[in-house]
Amino acid sequence: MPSNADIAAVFEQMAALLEMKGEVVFKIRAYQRAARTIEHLPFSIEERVASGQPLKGIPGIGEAIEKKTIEFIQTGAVRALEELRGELPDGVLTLMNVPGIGPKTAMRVARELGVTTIEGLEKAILEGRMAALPRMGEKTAENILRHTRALSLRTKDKRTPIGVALPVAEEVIAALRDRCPGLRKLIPAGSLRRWRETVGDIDLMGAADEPQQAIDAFVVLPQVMEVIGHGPKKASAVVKPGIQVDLRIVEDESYGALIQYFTGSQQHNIRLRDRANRMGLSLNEYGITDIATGRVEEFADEEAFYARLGLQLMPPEVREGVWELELAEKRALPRLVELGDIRGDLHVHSDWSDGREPLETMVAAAAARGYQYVAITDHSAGRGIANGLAEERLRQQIDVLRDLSARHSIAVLTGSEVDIRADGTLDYSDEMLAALDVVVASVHSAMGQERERMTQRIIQAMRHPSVTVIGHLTCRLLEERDPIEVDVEAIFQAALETGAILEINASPERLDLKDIHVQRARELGVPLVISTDAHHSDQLAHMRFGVAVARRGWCEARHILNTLPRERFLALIKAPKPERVRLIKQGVA
Ligand code: DGT
Ligand code: CA
Ligand code: CA
Ligand code: ZN
Repeated sequence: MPSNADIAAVFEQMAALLEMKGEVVFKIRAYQRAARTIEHLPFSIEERVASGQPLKGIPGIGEAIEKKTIEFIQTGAVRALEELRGELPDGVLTLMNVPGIGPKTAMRVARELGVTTIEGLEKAILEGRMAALPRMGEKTAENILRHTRALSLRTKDKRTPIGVALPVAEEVIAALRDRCPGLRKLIPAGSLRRWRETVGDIDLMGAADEPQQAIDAFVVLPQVMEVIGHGPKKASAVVKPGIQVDLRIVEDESYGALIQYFTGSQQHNIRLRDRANRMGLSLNEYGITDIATGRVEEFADEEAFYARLGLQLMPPEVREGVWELELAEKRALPRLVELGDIRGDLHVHSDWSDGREPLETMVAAAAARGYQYVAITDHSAGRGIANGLAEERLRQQIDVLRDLSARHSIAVLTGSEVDIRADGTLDYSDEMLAALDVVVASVHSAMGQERERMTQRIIQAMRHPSVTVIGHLTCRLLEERDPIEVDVEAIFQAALETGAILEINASPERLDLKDIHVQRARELGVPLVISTDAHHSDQLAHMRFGVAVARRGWCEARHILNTLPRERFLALIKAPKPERVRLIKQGVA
């Protein structure tokens, strides 16, 4: 099943190949636009096509694109793309991965130097063959060499999970603030500020009276492994453990325009530019220009920038160029759920199973976060490897937790993360499960089952009267393990019928459900919670990643059940499931 990203890649390649052939610009742009739109759609194209709905009407998708999309979904290839590929010399697409090498240069290097790999390219540059090409020159060749070297330092071709990138960004920000007292503002922009699950690089934007000072301090930070570019107001470098950081610093007056532009997304900016053009204005990173008079207006903050275009300030998480501009124009943006709305964590492990800290530590840490409730959900017995609890041990744990609960103001809920076995049965007896406050049921084994069987397996667990939540539905590990094959739409329907709640697992290795799932769940009214799956008290702080996923899915607090105050939350999870279904339909949160 092709994902939206797979389909987007087809059109991205179409555009690149057409550009190499010297096709007319509007055709190239149309494919680029389609690629970006598809990549960021909040629903699955494949599922939409399967359900027989037309794609036309989605901005940027016309008849030609629709036909090719369907061809790709049905046959796994697009004939027009294959033909284009056949016309090109080997290696052209590889060469284009190097920043600074566009389609035209890639063509020339492949044709005239016979180079087809990055290594071959480096060799050609070192031997001076590259610089000898007409209209190339020493300096351009050297720049390209710098980029290929940075490429090999960077984790190749891999996007970096946000859970890795955000702490790196925070460390660089702290180090730079430390060394530059004159630095007034410094924040992440780009995909990191939009909280995409993975990022291509880290963009940092700041404001200072003397930008050059901050830039100079950046390039000599101990975190920096290699400097790629260094100017008066911007620099790029590869920092440990191999992530590129682009830094820009401006004076205060234009900080708002700067962060707006570099937060993107590109698709959001393109839509915004179209709007500005219709108002007789043009946009860039320095401000808003009146096209008639050429006068440039600067903006110190983003809110004023958007207000000038008649728009409400949009949270970065929804700036993907899909619907946010329409809502912002009508001043109808919802108030998205915030970290401060979360009142409890419902998926927490201790050293009784595979967690690393005692029950007391986990409970105290949850209380210290200001939560009103926390559920301890160690693994069930079947998981020999994760030191799962036999029923007898779980009964002991329940007693210990009762005791703990009495000594803390936070409500300590008893629970388990119980395995959903391959046949859909659960790993504890019905009596055991009935004794618990919160049962998170998850798949940890037989992950290769085919889709229909896997879907039925999970739905069977959802129907169990004691199952509260389905944990990490797709079992993916970001950039590491693919999701299991499961009919997410059928699971959502089952959630509505059974009253089983779906988890947004906030562990940055998982982020599961992911943003586009959450968007669909919200649309359907499927009950959701955000849980960390913490195995250490520090990991309770992962809640922010889950909240970001919910925000990217346009969730408000009322869509997330663990924003409910304690009494109402407890009443909900303790209600028999048919009653819970009724409460959820009423819009309980
Ligand atoms: P990434 O790094 O691949 O995860 O994604 P972004 O969104 O961080 O992209 P990046 O780092 O290439 O650029 C940061 C932002 O700068 C991007 O979201 C929008 C803006 N931007 C960059 N290049 C262009 C451009 O050519 N046109 C427009 N309109 N905006 C751009
Ligand atoms: Ca970026
Ligand atoms: Ca960048
Ligand atoms: Zn699990």
